[in-house]
Amino acid sequence: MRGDTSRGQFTLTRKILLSAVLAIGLPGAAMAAGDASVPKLSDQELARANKIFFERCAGCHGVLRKGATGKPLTPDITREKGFEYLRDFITYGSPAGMPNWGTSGELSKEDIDLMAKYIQLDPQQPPEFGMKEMKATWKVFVPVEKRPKKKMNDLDIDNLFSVTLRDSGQVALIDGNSKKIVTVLKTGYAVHISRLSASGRYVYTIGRDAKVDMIDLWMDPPRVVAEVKVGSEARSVETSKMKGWEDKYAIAGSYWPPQYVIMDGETLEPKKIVSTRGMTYDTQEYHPEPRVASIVASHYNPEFVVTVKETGHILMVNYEDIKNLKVTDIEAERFLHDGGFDSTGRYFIVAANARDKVVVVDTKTDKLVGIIETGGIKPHPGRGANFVHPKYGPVWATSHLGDETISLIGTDPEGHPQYAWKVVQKLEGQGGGALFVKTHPKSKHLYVDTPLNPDEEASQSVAVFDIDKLDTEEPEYKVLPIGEWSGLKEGVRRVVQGEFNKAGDEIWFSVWNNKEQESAIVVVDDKTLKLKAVIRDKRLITPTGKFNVFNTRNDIY
Ligand code: DHE
Repeated sequence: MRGDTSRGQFTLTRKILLSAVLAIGLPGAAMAAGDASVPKLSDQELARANKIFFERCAGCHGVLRKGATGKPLTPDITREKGFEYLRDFITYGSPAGMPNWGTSGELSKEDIDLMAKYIQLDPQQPPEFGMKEMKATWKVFVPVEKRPKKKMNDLDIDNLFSVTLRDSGQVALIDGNSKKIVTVLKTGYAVHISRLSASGRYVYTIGRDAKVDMIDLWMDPPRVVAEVKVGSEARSVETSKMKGWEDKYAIAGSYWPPQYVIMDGETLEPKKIVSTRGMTYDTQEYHPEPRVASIVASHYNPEFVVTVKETGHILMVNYEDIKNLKVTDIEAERFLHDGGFDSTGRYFIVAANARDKVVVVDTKTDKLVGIIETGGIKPHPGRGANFVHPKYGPVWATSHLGDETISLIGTDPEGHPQYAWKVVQKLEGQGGGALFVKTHPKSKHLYVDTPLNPDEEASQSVAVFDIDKLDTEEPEYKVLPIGEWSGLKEGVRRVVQGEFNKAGDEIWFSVWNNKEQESAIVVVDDKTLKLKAVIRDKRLITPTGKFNVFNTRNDIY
């Protein structure tokens, strides 16, 4: 299982259920026939091992076990290690980040024995998912001509928050003004993120089961108007943002099969599927599972920026003529993951997390600008945070999964060329296990969460830096005890992902508990850093990501 991930990655994957893959069923293990040293599993054991692997291991090691955030687990490696080594490694984990599945009680002794055998078998390849399969899942619940011609509700749509309810496979739409839930809608399994159409009318969500749902915010109440499944595992969805192309196309990127699909922006009809299988950018070797990580929509060209994790390519996919698709393929760095734009919306900055680097591309010229060592372990910016530093001018910040570093990178090649695309300052936060940094153009604060830090005090709070005081040797931060402010008395109360409201005067944090326990959202007054409100509602099951309509559609972060 995972060998070199941070400890925090443990929770990231353990709940992933590829329901679709499991529902479809996987082909039997293609074992090395006649090799007596290779373990044999019954059909029942194989089915159980498949389920465990996809729930807990595939996110980091990959379906074909070629390795990404976690180490490769191909049979040439695992058979040489042998049953006992693998069993002990799974049981006790490693300080390098492999979770202690046995001693933590997450997996029983029997399951660990099973997995130590299973990973010596040849990897299972889930089915492909082409146009026929996609079309079979595509549903338009409300055809375009039956949708309202104007907004039918009195919601302040721009200040709505689409909130991921991870383990219930739903999103809650929460009114940013009253802080009341407007509606809860069913989406894909273990839904991951929401993105907005350029007009702000439609919310698109992607589930880990690769189901895309499209919500019409003009309806009263807003509801899902179309859905399609684009594979068996996915993480990203985006919509066309270029002037003249607003709401025209949507795109979703899959982990399995490794591909992206361009869809009609109003109906989700799949139009064009493109495989990302191919050569690694550096050694130019074939990789069978290069998964699609983050996708953003260019504001400078009619293009989607598609990052391909394992092979390290960034694809500028021009959607002007999808029958004669033009793709500019930029050699970047392997293990691309999450990222966002600089404050001008021109430069896209994305983490190559297992390489401790970020890559910058210019979406105006479609060229690589640079690859920057961040000086921390495994950058994880979310979309990053843009602000004007008192000394270095415009910067973009990223936190790190593997340590306490928050790196600030200069982003203004014209006004501050001496600092552009360099790490100009490293801040020390509460510790590793950080996932998201956040600020807002109107804010003077930089917020850093640490939900995956093993220390409860860190995982249940956020660090806040005063931007005006960053011009000192060792800038200090305040700690906001968000978990405690939630009033929740039980659970791990992981505090995750700050998101500003439209006005930029308050920031919302999720207090993320297990499915069986109560969770909450805590709202902080950005000026005073005092508690402003707590949203508690029994429908708020495992809230994680929150996407303010205005900020998400305008790439404000
Ligand atoms: Fe995410 C963004 C992948 C686990 C919450 N996550 C992203 C993106 C990718 C990604 C590729 C960028 C999407 C984009 O911009 O197009 N996430 C993965 C994984 O592979 C990983 C590590 C493990 C897995 O198997 O899923 C993973 N992610 C998680 C979680 O467990 C989180 C914390 C809670 C949850 O609900 O799933 C989580 N990821 C998020 C959020 C964003 C995100 C909230 C978007 C941040 C934003 O500000 O836009």
